[in-house]
Amino acid sequence: MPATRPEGSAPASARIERAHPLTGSLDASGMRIGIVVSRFNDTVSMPLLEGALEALDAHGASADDVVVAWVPGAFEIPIAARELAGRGGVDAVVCLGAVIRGETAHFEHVAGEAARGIASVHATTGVPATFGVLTVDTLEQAMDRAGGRYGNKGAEAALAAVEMVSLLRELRRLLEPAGDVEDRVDRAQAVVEVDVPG
Ligand code: INI
Repeated sequence: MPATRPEGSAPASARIERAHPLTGSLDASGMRIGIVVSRFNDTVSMPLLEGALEALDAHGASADDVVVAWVPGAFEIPIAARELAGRGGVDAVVCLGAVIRGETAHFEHVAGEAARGIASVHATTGVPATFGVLTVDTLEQAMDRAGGRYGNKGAEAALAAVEMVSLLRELRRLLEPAGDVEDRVDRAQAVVEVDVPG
């Protein structure tokens, strides 16, 4: 059975439903989540962290299964995220920070390296690493996205991590070789059309 559609999804057409789309759920119970958060601009990263922790708690994660690592700035997020993801101790890493253009001539470098580095974490480890690093022009724009009028991007990044862990589990379950041929075909046919020789 495909996992249920996450809350907040737009209604799907009958055609989309017939395609048996696979989606992750937002049930975080039993998940081990690493959070890497940047101290630079901590008036922003603190509410992002608060939002992420609150969202994980609300979706069933245990506080004992959440580890928070502080780094000096967004530039340092990827190496800590890589360490957490690469050791196999967490199911996903949530990356939080704020890069504000007005404050630095090297905005592009810091923001660009943070984004590239975080993307390379999941590419190289297979562990989802989500991007809750704000890249904005002003502190006001940052606060608007750290619990202000545009929501809390820390919470969004945390829930994106939960959804990706759940989806990857679904995909791995579907693709794992265990079980007899009929089992595997049943599982595969729940999602895609397959040609079965013989
Ligand atoms: N780090 C941030 O997280 N946000 C910023 O806006 C920022 N600015 O403005 O420079 C910033 N710089 C620090 C950088 O991330 C590194 O910590 C530093 O360069 C040391 O490597």
